Amino acid sequence: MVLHMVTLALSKGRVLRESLPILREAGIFPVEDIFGSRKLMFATNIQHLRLVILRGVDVPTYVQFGAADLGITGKDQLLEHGGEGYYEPLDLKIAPCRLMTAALPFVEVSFDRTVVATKYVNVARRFYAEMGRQTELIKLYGAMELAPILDLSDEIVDIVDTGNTLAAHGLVAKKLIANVSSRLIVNKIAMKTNFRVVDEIINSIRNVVGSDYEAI
Ligand code: PRT
Ligand code: MG
Repeated sequence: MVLHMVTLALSKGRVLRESLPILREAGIFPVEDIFGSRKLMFATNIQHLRLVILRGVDVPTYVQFGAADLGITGKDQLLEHGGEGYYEPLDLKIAPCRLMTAALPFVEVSFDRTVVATKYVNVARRFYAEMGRQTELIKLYGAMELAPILDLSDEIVDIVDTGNTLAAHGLVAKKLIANVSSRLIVNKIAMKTNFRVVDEIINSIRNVVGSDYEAI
């Protein structure tokens, strides 16, 4: 029987480095060295499974529209994307960190509008709204730590791991928005139309990372 080709989208960077050993233990590996190549698409040892390497922020979009059947990316990216079009069956527990608000110390919480700079504008909008705080959001694509120092914003929403990056810029973490780790996501339609293959991939990864979630 010829099986339909399944595409698994991986996020480049630390999530990729931490995903590959899990996939290998699950019996899935690229047939060439990803890091020694400029290619973004790789065949695997499984004939009907290929890998594509994307920016983490793009993984939910590819999976939402079915361009990739499965994906691995940070929960931060899923929260920002909104979660439409896919299931999230597994927590891989890799690349752990926290989404937090941060600011310069000794700055009073403003009772009128707080200016917040972040690449996570949707996450920030929801979080401050839930706290009943008025915000003006400024979208950035990196170097959020500079924004309060250069008076672009009062606060930032960013990823914190050790806290060293904040400390190096004289900033302090304030509120925890979410604990983050990388998740396996699956296109909802692929889960139905290609159940046998997709379910087998989910199960082989679940056997490596353990299950937090009910089977879907
Ligand atoms: O362009 P983009 O950043 O999306 O991709 P990238 O290729 O640079 O990926 P990479 O390696 O940054 O990985 C991004 C994903 O890893 C995020 O979506 C998170 O799910 C996860 N992750 C885990 C982190 C961190 N830890 C982390 N420490 N992503 C980013 N950081 C950065 C953070 O932005 C901040 O600048 O590290 C700094 C904070 O770290 P500490 O240890 O100084 O607090
Ligand atoms: Mg990065």
